[in-house]
Amino acid sequence: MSDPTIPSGRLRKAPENFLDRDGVGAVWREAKAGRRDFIRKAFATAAAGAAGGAALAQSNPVPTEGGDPNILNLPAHSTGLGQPVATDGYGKPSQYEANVQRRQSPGLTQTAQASVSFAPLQSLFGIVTPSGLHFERHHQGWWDVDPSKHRLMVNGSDEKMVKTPKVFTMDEIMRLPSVSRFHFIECGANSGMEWGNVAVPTVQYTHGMISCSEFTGVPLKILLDLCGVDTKRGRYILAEGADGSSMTRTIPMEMVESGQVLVAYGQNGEMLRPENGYPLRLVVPGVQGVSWVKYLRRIEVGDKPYATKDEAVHYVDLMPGGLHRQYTSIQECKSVVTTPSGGQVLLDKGFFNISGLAWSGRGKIRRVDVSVDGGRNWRTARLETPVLDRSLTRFNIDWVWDGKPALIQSRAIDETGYVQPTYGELRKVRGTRSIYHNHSIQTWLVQESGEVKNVQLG
Ligand SMILES: Nc1nc2c(c(=O)[nH]1)N[C@H]1C(S)=C(S)[C@@H](COP(=O)(O)O)O[C@H]1N2
Ligand SMILES: [Mo]
Repeated sequence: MSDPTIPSGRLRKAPENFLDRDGVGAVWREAKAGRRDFIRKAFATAAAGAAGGAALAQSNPVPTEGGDPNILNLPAHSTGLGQPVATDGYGKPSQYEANVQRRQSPGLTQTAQASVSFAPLQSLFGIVTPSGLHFERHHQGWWDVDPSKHRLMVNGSDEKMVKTPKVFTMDEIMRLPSVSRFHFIECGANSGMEWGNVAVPTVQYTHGMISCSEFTGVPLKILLDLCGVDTKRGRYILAEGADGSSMTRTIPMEMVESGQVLVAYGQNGEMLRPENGYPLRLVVPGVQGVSWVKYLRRIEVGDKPYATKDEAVHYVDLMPGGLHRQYTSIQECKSVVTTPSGGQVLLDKGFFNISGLAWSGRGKIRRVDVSVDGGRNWRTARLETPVLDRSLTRFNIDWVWDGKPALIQSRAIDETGYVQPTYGELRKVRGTRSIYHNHSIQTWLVQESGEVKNVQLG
């Protein structure tokens, strides 16, 4: 085996249609090098008493071996001079976090321009996705568009729809009243590989086409008001991107009128990243990612849905009877346990914090239940604040593992009272041949060895 950090037997144990040995290898390396291993060492050291302390001498003050217990052997970082202020002016993560990366699923797509890279949910805390780890989905590659040359045009499908069509520069947009809001963006194809059977090993690949940021921008309503839009006739807008994918999506005018749809330039306190649509993208809270048009260059106001290629042919749901369902754009209530999750390894029996994420395209999360026996018994998890509208919500719950196989699941309930379905429930209505909009309950099997595996329960 080429990678010595993947223990032999690991690949033999993996599901038959195992796509991604790289992903498991990386998560395994993370487990070995990361926090959990550090905790194990710390426990072992504490148990062994002062003598064992030598193992930690590199990072903690301990008595010198056999010497005067009052003289401490301090690590270099406690005695020497540290690094000067960074010269490159933009901070980077610690070298010890190098395994925390976006990853492509090998074999999923043929070109890296029409592809996706998944966010490492297993390594993230809280609800905000660091911008450098935000999932990426491009249909025709990304661009670093010059903001001084970028324009946004607002026009109507006929002359009467918009009184004064306008072309806005970035400067003109950025002087308008702005708002900042936390929202998740989830690709409609998130968890799409898992419709028929278990296909991928880790939460990065089962759920990593979701991210959550604080977005800053101008409510689209303000721009439409400035152009004098006839909102009696103009009940739809078409949003168009400036990249070669001709990404165009219809959005109902009610969403725009409510003030929730933003023309955003900010993401987590700075300008959008090029991969995420710099300098301008549409934010459509609760709606699948494809409608969050990047490199946004045009908004057209019209009186009916546009049925563009990305809504008539793609992003439709194949139903069991062979019919397709269109315009199912809201991302329904969903959740997933991110730790422990597939590819991770539990150290030993005893206490673990089960942690995960919940979200709903219809509002706030009301409750998350967690089961460790495959859905027979449920306990209610703690929701960490803030709990926000159409944002990720972090949940945590205590668990003492008895060392026996366990089936870990989470089930979210949103403020409308909607309960996240099991695979059995969802497949009864939707069949197994869809790509999009899989929001079933995820199951992780904790094996006696401590290794965690992706499995599906009905
Ligand atoms: N202009 C443009 N906008 C786009 C796309 C694209 O390829 N081009 N991809 C869409 C899809 S399918 C998704 S899921 C999201 C992904 O956004 P992200 O790359 O910022 O995560 O952008 C959407 N907006
Ligand atoms: Mo998407």
